[in-house]
Amino acid sequence: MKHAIPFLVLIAFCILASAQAAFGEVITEFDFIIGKDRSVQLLQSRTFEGSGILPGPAASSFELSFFDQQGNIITAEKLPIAFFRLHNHGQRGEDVDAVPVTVRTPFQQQWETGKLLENGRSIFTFKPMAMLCNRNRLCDGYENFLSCPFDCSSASQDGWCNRAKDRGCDPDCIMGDEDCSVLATPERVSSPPFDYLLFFLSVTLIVGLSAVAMEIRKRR
Ligand SMILES: [Ca+2]
Ligand SMILES: [Ca+2]
Repeated sequence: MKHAIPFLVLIAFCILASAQAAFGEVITEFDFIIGKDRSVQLLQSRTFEGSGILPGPAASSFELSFFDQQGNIITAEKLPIAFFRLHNHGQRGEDVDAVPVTVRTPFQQQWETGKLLENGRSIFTFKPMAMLCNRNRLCDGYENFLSCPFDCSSASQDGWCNRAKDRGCDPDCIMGDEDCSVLATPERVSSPPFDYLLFFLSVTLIVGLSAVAMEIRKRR
């Protein structure tokens, strides 16, 4: 019986890993304009399901870092920033006053602060979740169901098409959503399916492990 615990843990791990793979990776993009005078504008952001992060440059004096509530660094991406144009043959051309930069990074609910750093010195600070999930019960700003299931339903008009069969007709699906043919009301279902699946699997795992532990204790 004592071999059952590692076996159960292994099964639960495999189920959780499969569930994550089935839903894909959630990615967020941020669009910046960075001036030669180090002025920074954060233009917009979007969150979507995808895979494959665009590789940044191996070395750069600029990076975008994200920190959690305790100030621990979560991720850091080097940014390809140069204030000049490159000609077709790779030669340096004329200088420019500002450059657009798009950063793509795995979305994290625990993002508290984002910082654009040059040689380790902060030149711009922002609050990512104020844009991506402000929890005001309105699906607004740059929020969608992926970044903010608290404010956006699975069928919200939030710029992201959710084709999951969830009895919610998503108006963002211009190629159609199967649910639209069965339901007339798009805002009917609001439960985030992945969170519920993880919750169910976690509870099953805890109950299973407790039962096995009690059985072992009884037999001793
Ligand atoms: Ca909101
Ligand atoms: Ca939508």
